[in-house]
Amino acid sequence: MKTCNILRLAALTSSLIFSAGAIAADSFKIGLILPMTGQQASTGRQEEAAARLYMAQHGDTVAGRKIELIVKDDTTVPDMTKRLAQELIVNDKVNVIAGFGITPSAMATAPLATQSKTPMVVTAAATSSITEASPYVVRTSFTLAQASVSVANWAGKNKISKVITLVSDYGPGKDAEKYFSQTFTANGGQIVESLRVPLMNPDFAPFLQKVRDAKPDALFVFVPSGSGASLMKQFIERGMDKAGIKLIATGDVTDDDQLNGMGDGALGVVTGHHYSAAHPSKMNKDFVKAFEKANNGMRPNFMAVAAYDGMHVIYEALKATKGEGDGDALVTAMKGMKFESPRGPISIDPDTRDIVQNIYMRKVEKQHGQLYNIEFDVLKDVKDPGKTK
Ligand code: VNL
Repeated sequence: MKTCNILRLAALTSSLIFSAGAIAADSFKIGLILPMTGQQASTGRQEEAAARLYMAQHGDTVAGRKIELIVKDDTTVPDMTKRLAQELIVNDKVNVIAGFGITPSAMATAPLATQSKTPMVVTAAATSSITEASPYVVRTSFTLAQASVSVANWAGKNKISKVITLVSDYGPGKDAEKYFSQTFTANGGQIVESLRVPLMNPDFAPFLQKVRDAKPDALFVFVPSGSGASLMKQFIERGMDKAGIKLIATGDVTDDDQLNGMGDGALGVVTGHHYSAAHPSKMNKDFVKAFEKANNGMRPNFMAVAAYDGMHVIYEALKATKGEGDGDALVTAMKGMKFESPRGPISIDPDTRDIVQNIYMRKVEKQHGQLYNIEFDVLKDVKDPGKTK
């Protein structure tokens, strides 16, 4: 009798353990680490909204697994990103980590992805070298080299011969400066001066004064998403445009999140980038409409589209591996993936795990009373020019 009870208990316990295991195996966890507060908070706001929209549109069950999105705020502090990633991997046992608002956050976390064999989908940070920091990194955002080379080529063909560059003094800024300058000078242009401003709380005034005094044909700028409006304000206040200095930039500066608030002084600014909310495809029109509807009229920017596509890459990899969720298998499934995004056709380069996409030349114009980046030229299927191999 006693033995029988013990056996019964053992059977019951093992079935409990088994079902707890089954529940855990059922859910597929995505740890999305973003700057929800701090200087780059708009990136977190845009990306979380886009990830949630993707799930609302595509359901939260994929290949039999329930998708669980865990959003964490790294407050734009790289040490915090790393700590949160560690907790998500060790305690929450997430299957994928994603997000990474700024390059130092992605760089601090990449070794953890390698050690734990966890796919790390980079949906924001854009320094070329990030994909080389871990074989588990897959990127759906862009690189500054992609954007800057296109602006340099355009400038060379549009009567701009003397340029000063002004970039945020960290990874993506250095890439923007390097790839713009390299291409522009190869086309016969001249870089008069290369200025770098601090990433955190930059005061552009003294730098812009310098530019005004030097009077180049154009000022080429990169500042990260969220910082463009203050740069533009000071550029206009100083009457730089009236002094005949043209502003050219990567699309981070005329970010759709802030563009409409920049005022008519932004009209005519030419940028190169991979996404505009005004991209005229049917898929993008539907995306913008659904995003605005779900978020009190907030216009999606290039960060939103990268998070939306990042979710797509994760969903499709999970489907391709039939819900298995093993880190190596997921990364293998992501390599070479090809699909239509609201930004246009994109793919994941199977060799570098970086995004291949169209880069558009755009000009700020008014449409229906609002400022937009209107595309006027396209370079198709651009691979990252910044890869060392
Ligand atoms: C980075 C690059 C961040 C481009 C950005 O916005 C951006 C980065 C937050 O790699 O840190 O627009």
